[in-house]
Amino acid sequence: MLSENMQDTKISKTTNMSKRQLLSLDALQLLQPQLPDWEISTAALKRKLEFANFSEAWAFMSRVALLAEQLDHHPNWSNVYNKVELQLSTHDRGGVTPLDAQLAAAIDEILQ
Ligand code: H2B
Repeated sequence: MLSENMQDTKISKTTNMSKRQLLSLDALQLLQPQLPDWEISTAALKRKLEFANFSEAWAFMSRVALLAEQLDHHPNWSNVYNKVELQLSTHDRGGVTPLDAQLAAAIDEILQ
């Protein structure tokens, strides 16, 4: 059981490594149609959201927080009452990686 778990960890670390490589400009351009609601740059994926009220904004943030923990990848964000601003980047790479694209797509799913 223990060795199975260790294997899992190894696999997910390997997968995460390739997901933590900076995306090229070409790759970022290809990403835009998949994430039409996001402003894409080499620095970050950005999206601004407005909810009906604070409760709705916070409910959304709670769902994103659980998702971020699952992925071990966390957004930079701010919240003012019903507004949430998201900036996704991979801190230890200093830019946008496939992990940010994955998080952005999962956030879009939450919003549907
Ligand atoms: N989130 C983001 N956005 N970038 C990171 O580099 C990052 C993270 N690193 N969440 C993770 C946590 C790292 O600090 C832990 C130790 O895996």
